[in-house]
Amino acid sequence: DINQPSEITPDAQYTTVAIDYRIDKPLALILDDDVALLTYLKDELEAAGWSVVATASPYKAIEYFHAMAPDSLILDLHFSDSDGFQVIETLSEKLKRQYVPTMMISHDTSRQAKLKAYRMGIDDMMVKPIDMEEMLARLDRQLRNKRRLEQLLFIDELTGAYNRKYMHDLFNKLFTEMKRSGEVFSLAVLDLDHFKSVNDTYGHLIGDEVLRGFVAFLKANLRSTDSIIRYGGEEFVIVMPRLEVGYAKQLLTELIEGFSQMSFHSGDAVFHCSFSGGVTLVDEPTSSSHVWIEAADTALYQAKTAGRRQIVA
Ligand code: GH3
Ligand code: MG
Ligand code: MG
Ligand code: MG
Repeated sequence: DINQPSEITPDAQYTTVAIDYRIDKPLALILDDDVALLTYLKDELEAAGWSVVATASPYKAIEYFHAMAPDSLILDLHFSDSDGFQVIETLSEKLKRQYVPTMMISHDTSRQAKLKAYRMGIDDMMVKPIDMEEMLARLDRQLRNKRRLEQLLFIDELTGAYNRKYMHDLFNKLFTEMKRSGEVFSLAVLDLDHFKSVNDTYGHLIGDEVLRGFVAFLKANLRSTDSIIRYGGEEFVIVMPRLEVGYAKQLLTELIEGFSQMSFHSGDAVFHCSFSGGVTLVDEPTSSSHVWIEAADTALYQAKTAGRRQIVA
């Protein structure tokens, strides 16, 4: 009976088909007790550029959902001892705070099931057998909408860097990945040198131009998997997955050279800027990013007191 919610309990008989979790691809979490279909969906989505976590266990799916912040949740309606609605109900608090498009797949074409799904806030529904091309098109549409929303929520308007709100999610993802695969990352805090005097000399608007130019420069010179976060006014956190701290320091030191050659203009005046940075290796999944930011910040302070225009690890 689909109207009768009960507890979802662990069940060893169910299989998890795949955990292929990559930070640089959109992540789909698929839940279906038909393992043949599960495997088929996994293969098709992976071929279409998704990273996939696929399980036949509602209990596991809930666990993965909390740990992984997927970009899409695809779930079956009917299970032997529970149903997809219960899963959605269990996740409802989390779904209020975090936008994850949901798609229900089912043999059930009844009006009742559809109404219940849409009233619960499930975003989309597809009837089995699945038309794969249609499913991919629908998932793509959902993903575009999610990315659009993220753009509004997580991007700093002035510079186009990520904002602090984004950083929280990013660290959750990275720590999850670290627990699974042991992959470490480097974290840097960068701060523009004598930026107050740029504002004082050329005005705040020109100062803003420098901030924009700095982020554009970083975007052009860092890897696409690195994240640039505007942490404070002219302070930026850089997250560099799969990069040892020695390499991070070397790379950022080279970037100081490059950025120092960038020309900024104010009327007839031409001027240059530099930055300092502290970098640290994040090699342990902690509950928050705080301790690592502090470590990088301490290194930054050392770079500043040692004369600026340098990176300290
Ligand atoms: P240091 O080399 O020690 O970092 O010197 P500093 O002058 O850069 O010192 P500090 O980092 O404390 O200065 C931050 C300055 O950045 C002060 C503030 O007016 C300016 N600032 C912060 N946010 C913005 C912004 O959005 N636009 C502009 N134009 N300036 C900003
Ligand atoms: Mg089923
Ligand atoms: Mg500062
Ligand atoms: Mg500064």
